Amino acid sequence: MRHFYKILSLASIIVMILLIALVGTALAITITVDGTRESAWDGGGTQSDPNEASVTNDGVDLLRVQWTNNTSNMYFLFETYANIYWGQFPVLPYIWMCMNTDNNTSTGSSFTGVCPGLGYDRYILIQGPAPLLVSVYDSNFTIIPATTSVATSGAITELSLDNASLGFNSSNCGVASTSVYMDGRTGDPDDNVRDTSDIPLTCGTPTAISLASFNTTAHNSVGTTIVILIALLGAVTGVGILWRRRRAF
Ligand SMILES: [Ca+2]
Ligand SMILES: [Ca+2]
Ligand SMILES: [Ca+2]
Repeated sequence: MRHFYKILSLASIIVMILLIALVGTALAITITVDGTRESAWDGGGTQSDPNEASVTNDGVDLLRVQWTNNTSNMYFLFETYANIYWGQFPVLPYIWMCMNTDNNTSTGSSFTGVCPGLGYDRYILIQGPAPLLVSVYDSNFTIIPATTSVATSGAITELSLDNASLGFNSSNCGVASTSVYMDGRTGDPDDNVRDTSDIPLTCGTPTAISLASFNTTAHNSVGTTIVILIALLGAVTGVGILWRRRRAF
């Protein structure tokens, strides 16, 4: 019986350590900018967009925009309904992203005809053809020497931008209302995400290693909470049993 309690307490402590390690690993996931959508994106924010019948080339019809971040970068993923079409000279599609990085509509500028909101502090332009060109501008459309990386393959384009160039730091990193606009450079209507308002995107917490998103799914949050609670329960049980055995003998 004494051995049973000892084994039970040790098992509880080992389970606790393993579960904490598991949570740590899950939160440390990072994105590789290679044009392939990895499962780490599942923990990020998502804004889906309809397959507009009027946009006849599905290669310039956005299906969704995703985002997440770590301590260094913001990451974005653009997915189209067919393999994304970045064009050939001289007809080159492009994406504009307008970001109200301080979520204050009285600072920054507007981009009439491209993004529906007000107070944008950063504009990001991705231009075809591949290899893609990325440019980051401030609210006056003056270029910022940002650190960027971009890759496209099939229907997926991945982009990273350094947090500092976006004006994000540990004290300024909340909601950043953002709109995305893809111009296929055809006679079709252009594709806005969202159509009439910004995405209430958040950059999360750049000082943490966790993936952050506006639409973090309840599943992830609840799952993580349950794992932590089980780990804590295991720890309390293990320590409790050890303490009781010590007192008993
Ligand atoms: Ca990737
Ligand atoms: Ca669309
Ligand atoms: Ca602003």
